[in-house]
Amino acid sequence: MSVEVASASPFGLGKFLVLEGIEGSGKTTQLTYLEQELTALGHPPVLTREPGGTALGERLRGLLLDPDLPGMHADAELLLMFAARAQHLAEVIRPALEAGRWVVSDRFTDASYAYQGAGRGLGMQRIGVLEDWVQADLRPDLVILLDIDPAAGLERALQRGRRDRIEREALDFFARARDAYRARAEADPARYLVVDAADTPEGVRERILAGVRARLANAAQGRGDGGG
Ligand code: Z5A
Repeated sequence: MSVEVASASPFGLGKFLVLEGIEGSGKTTQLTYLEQELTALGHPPVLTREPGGTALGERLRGLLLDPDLPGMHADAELLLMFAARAQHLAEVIRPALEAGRWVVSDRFTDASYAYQGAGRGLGMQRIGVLEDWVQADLRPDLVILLDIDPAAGLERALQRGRRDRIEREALDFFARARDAYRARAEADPARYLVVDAADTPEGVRERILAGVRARLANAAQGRGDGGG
């Protein structure tokens, strides 16, 4: 976990963790395990998700995933993601961090880089502009990237039945998104924990928890105390 952000955070002492990965990588499954572990460590987290997390965000999520809106322009999609994010930050994420709470979000801005930047081909620069505008200097302390082959992930996701608007994309869309996630993790290894999500749910859980514990121990050592 980024010690710098954690110890000198302008947002209070809370930490901001994000789970990312392509469809069917198991984020939602692992969110519950992570909540249990952080609670046991004395940091019961605020759990949230994107797009969503607020009344407005959940309405926007409904529009974004609606298969009956197949003609949504990529720019409109990106701007709606950031509109939902602006509300999410104002209403949920910043207040929680400022109050010293930990926050775990099922997706955040890395998903915009992966899906809109790479998947839709909008490029990374525009996402960066919106990120700076909407978030100012707020970035996640740790992004847990559940990495899986797109075909295997989609197969899992499709077992749930009806596909939403974005799940209807072709395999190469998800392959581009996966590549973008991996490239971001490679470029900033201190901020990312990459976990092979092809393992069993329990195996993935153990890897995530071991990685999070190790980051916390490093952060505590960096501060010269034993706490997280
Ligand atoms: N999106 C975007 O484009 N831009 C943005 O900025 C943001 C989002 C923020 C909704 O996200 C969509 O929004 C998403 C990206 C886009 N695109 N789509 N489509 P979402 O996170 O709500 O939806 P999702 O990615 O489709 O989530 P998901 O399919 O629910 O995947 P998941 O949460 O990673 O997986 P899961 O629900 O935990 O597991 C899926 C199934 O696999 C389920 O039956 C599990 O029991 C099973 N599973 C889970 N783990 C395992 C393991 N380890 N082994 C075997 N089976 C497993």
